[in-house]
Amino acid sequence: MKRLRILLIILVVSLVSIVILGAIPGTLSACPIDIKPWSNPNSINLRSNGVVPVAILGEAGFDPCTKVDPATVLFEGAAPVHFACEDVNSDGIMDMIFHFRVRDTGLTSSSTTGTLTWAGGSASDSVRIVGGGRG
Ligand SMILES: [Ca+2]
Ligand SMILES: [Ca+2]
Repeated sequence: MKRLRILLIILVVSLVSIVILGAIPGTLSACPIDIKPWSNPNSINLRSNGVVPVAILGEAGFDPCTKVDPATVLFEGAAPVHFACEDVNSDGIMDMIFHFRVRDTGLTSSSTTGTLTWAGGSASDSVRIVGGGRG
């Protein structure tokens, strides 16, 4: 009978910890993104027909490849044309990289940040608009 009670306590404590851990705000939204992972500043030419890469950087305990549903990802209103799992910053932790058509985004010549959103989170990085733009 005593053993059963101990088991019950352990069960309750584990359940409570799971609930508390799951409720910590920002476990998803706190993760950083990197617009144009291989360059800084993040120059974007609004007149180009090109694509802009945006990476969600993985962290210990956060694997974007399993936590982020690519079907829910938007960058300034644009849906990705391509995505891949790749360690873009060579820190040994898998990251997720998306490509967006610059023309699909709502970025304007006065934009200073770009925001990536997905089901469960969002994050921003700076952008530098070059080559004029759409106002
Ligand atoms: Ca960058
Ligand atoms: Ca990485």
